[in-house]
Order: sequence, then C-alpha cells, then structure tokens
Amino acid sequence: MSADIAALAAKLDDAARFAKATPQIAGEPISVGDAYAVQKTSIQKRLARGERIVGMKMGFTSRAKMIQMNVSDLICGRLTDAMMAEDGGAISFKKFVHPRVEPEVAFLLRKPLIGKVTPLQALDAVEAIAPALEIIDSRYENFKFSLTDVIADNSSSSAFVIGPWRKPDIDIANLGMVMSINGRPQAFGSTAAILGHPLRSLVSAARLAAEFDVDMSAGNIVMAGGATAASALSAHIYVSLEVEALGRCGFSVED
Ligand code: 0L1
Ligand code: MG
Repeated sequence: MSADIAALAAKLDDAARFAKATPQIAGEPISVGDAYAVQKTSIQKRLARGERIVGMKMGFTSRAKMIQMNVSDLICGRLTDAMMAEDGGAISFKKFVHPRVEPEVAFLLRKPLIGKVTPLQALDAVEAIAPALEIIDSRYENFKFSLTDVIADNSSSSAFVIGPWRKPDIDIANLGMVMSINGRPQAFGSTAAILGHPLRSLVSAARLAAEFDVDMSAGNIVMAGGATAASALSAHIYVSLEVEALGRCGFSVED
C-alpha cells in the first residue's frame, strides 16, 4: 500500500506548527520519493498560510553529522521566510520541540542552479556567501527517526540565521569555524568538513533539487550543511559562530 502523503504531511505540519512531538511514521518504511512528497505537501501548507520559499538546506553533509544520526545519505529541506531569524536577534524556545544548532555557511544564488552541474558552474551561480547557523528540530518523539522519516519532516529544518554576506572571491575550502555558547567555544570545525568543500554541497543541492522538485531560483539561499555535530539549545543562552574570513553571526534564545 502506498503512503498517505496528505495525512502524513498534515501530521508533520501540525507537529512543527504547535511544537508538539509526533511518533515516527508507522508501518512499512515509505520510499525516499514519497518522503519528499510528504515534505513538499507539508511545506505547501505553510505557503497557503502566507509563508514563501526563500531557499533550501542540505543535511547530513559532514561525517560527524552522519555518525551522530547513524545515516549515510545526503538530504535536503525547504526554507521559508518565517524560518529566518534575525542575526543578533532572539528566538523563542517555546517554538521548538527539541532544538539543536549547528555551524554552517550559506550561499546566495545569483542565477538558478538545477540538475547536474560542476563545482565551477555552481560557483558561477553564487552571488555571495555568509556564516550561518541552522536550528534543527526533529518533530519526532525522542529524536528518533529513519532516513525517510527525517526527509518527510523537512529534514528537521526549523530556523536559521545568516551573518553578513560577502562576495565569493575567497577560497572557502578550509575556513576555521568556532561555534560558541555564552561566549564559550562549544564546537570547532572547518568548512572542509562540509563534504570536503562547501561547493560540493551546492553541487549536490542542484542535483537533489532537480530530483525532488525543490526551488533553486536566483535570490534563493542554500544552507550548505553542518560542519560539526549539532549542539542542544536551551533557553537563556547566546549562540554565536565565527567563520574565518567570513565573520560572525548569532542569536539568543528566550523562554
Ligand atoms: O544535517 C542536517 O541538517 C540534518 C538534520 C536532520 C537530523 C537532525 O534533526 O539532527
Ligand atoms: Mg544543517
């Protein structure tokens, strides 16, 4: 029997909207294609409420993340404007189920990028790059999910913060990254941990976007994926990220 895409999408949309954990998808595992169909249908519910797509995120892009979550495939999720939090601003802990944060870099596209592309073509499509933090929040109870569960759940995408944009005229292959909580370094990494080079993540984003009908228009943001394992968030903390040559971004967490 094929998956009930609409019912699963409604369940996951409710879980995200009301910050209430939901059980994993029951029964036979659904296919990857069906999982992306659930993701797309649940995001359409947000769009119907007035949100708009601003980009996409890549997931499971570092070995540390794959080991942390016990998976081996790249995934992607859709970003809407309502998920974007202001750099230096505050987010409310209540909006999440069990949020974590991870250090990333983001790309801003100056032209569409879709299908099979080379790293040079990917770079040519980049208007700007920035340090970025992603707040991931699996909507599943006890943070337990399969690969298709997490894809259906918009790849845990929940919120993100983007630092200052700069021209892509520097080598981003191996930039040091330090994510701090309340000023104390919490995770050290390098952009090299993002698939060996963040541009590889952009190449994979273009491929996944073609395969699963994800928007990669000019003006969109692509979150390249975590460079380290994610850290748990709690209320009353300040999270900051410094990426060598790119600068800083951060946010505080309120009740
Ligand atoms: O790397 C990612 O952004 C994937 C996130 C999905 C798993 C999680 O919720 O930790
Ligand atoms: Mg991420």
